Amino acid sequence: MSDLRIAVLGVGMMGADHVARIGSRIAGARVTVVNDYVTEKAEQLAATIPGCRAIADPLDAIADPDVDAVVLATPGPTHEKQLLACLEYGKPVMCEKPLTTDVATSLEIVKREAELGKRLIQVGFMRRFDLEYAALKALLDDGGLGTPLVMHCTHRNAAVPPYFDSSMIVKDSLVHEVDVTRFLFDEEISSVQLITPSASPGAPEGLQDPQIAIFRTATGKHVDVELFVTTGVAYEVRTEVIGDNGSAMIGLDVGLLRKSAPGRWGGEITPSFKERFWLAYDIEIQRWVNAVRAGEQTGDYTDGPVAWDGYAAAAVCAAGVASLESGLPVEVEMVARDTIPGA
Ligand code: ISE
Repeated sequence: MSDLRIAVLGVGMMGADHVARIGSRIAGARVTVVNDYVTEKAEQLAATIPGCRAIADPLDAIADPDVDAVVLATPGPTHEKQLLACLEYGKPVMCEKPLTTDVATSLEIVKREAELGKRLIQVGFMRRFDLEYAALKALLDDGGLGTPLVMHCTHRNAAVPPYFDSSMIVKDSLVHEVDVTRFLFDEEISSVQLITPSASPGAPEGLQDPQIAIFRTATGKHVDVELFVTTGVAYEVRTEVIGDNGSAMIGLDVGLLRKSAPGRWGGEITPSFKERFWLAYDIEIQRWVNAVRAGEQTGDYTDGPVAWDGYAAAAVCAAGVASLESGLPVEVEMVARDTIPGA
């Protein structure tokens, strides 16, 4: 079978990282087209990859006959149009979060894909592929903690870009815990509350950082999340689940513990999500490539979170942003999945 020919749209930090991994560590695929709104960036990158071209218009890149599948790492506001083009041309797509930037358009994408009768869209919630999260999921599914009741999460970044505002802490950062909650507990989140403690003196003016989020799931499980994205320290993502038969924790950063003179003990923490989750991204992309290559037979070109998961995340984050304004718990408004056959 010949290599899957991939177009990577958006070659900023995440897209460029995917181009590098497909070129070096992913089997059965190669990048044939790159695109970016900064045309020279795409052209420079294409020049370093044998058999790769830069195409200036993202919709032309999707339609190109040299492209079998698409990785979308473009800014969120462009996703709706680009996803619709992927559906129109029948091209499988791995879409970095968010699916789209609002709930209504995310739902529209879910419906349009369902009408096609093929699963073409996978959403890039990479934590599901992290070995520690996968082990925690297996433990829960095996009943190893009995009935899970409570989850505590920590989500800290050393720094965020200057354009990051308080609602992005919900839509860009908390969204991962939204997906982790739905993944681990296999149920929807029914309400969200955002609590705003005193802002850190180190946070940029106007940024409400840290934030505390509280989710209640459909069956009444409690999840709390500490979000602190300007710690100046490193990338820290920890998760602890407590059940009626014990508890389990991941994300302790205990890779290599070193003892050295004079009397020092300790290890290192990854600086950002790229280093913390590199293997999860590799596994995610390899499994997606394998699923796309097998998709012709099954009509399912995904192996991981799908458009519905992107829609559910958008709905929870919209409730989260509303709660950020009121400080009160906000009910999540979602249509029932079984009202959209094939979703
Ligand atoms: C970023 O977009 C990510 O996806 C990271 O995983 C998250 O930790 C960070 O806060 C986001 O800005």
